[in-house]
Amino acid sequence: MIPYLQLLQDVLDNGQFKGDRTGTGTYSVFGRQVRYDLQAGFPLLTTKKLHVRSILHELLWFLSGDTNIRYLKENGVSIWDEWATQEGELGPVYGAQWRQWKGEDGKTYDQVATLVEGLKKNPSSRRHIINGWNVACLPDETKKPWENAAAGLMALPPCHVLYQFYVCNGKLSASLYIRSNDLFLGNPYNTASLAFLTHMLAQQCDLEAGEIVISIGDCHLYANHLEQAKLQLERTPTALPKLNILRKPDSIFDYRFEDFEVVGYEPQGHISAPIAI
Ligand code: THF
Repeated sequence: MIPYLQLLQDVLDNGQFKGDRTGTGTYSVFGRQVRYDLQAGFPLLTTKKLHVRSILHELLWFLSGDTNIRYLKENGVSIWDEWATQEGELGPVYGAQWRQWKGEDGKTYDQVATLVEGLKKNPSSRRHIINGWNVACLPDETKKPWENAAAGLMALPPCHVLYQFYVCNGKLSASLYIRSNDLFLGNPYNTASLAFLTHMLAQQCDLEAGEIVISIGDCHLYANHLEQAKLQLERTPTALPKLNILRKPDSIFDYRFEDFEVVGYEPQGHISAPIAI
């Protein structure tokens, strides 16, 4: 069974019912890890159709440092709409922390630029990290996401908190810590997004793509996603697609949507599920 379906089965078998911030209720286990070898194919879920457009535009939006949903909406992506203010602001979420982390020294830190420089100059380093958990910007959990954003705080604290990259034998691998993972809707997006990012960084640094490793804290299925999860477990995964990047942009910040071609993605039908806000 592929790692994703194993996670679904694990939560169906072992998940404990737990209330949550959204009031929906989840079945949850704590502390899980899955890995995918990027040489074996691009890890897009084949047991339901994923909206690859949303995943790629979201990643390009993070990398641009933007935290307003305008760009996403212009490109037909609605996955961040529910948490934003009327003006489309999400507060200092991923893009802000990745590209413009504000230090106590008054300086602004670009973690992505530093990452690429470090991977090129000192590949064996054990400090290739992007951290989204800026405690100064965390929201007040008793308020609504858009109220926090309006107050200049993150609408939501990062779910994909910490990225670490690793170079060995000419290959770039990535490890991601996800503190809270919506297995049915979020996990397939997070997996594909990490795979896209790893391929892009590998290309920039003249490396091959290695493995991606995802470690999950609160690993859950929302109570209104159980039937959808069971339906997926009845399906048999098919061959993984392949990713082609059609040109080599000058930097990690110059990728465009059209640069990516996913070949051979032949998933089974989409399964819709309500998102918990
Ligand atoms: N909140 C919750 N409850 N789950 C999450 O996965 C999640 N995210 C981001 C922020 N808060 C979250 C938002 N990411 C979908 C997918 C990812 C999201 C939000 C929504 C979603 O509804 N996907 C639909 C298709 C929608 C589309 O692509 O247009 C699907 O069927 O996959 C985790 O990072």
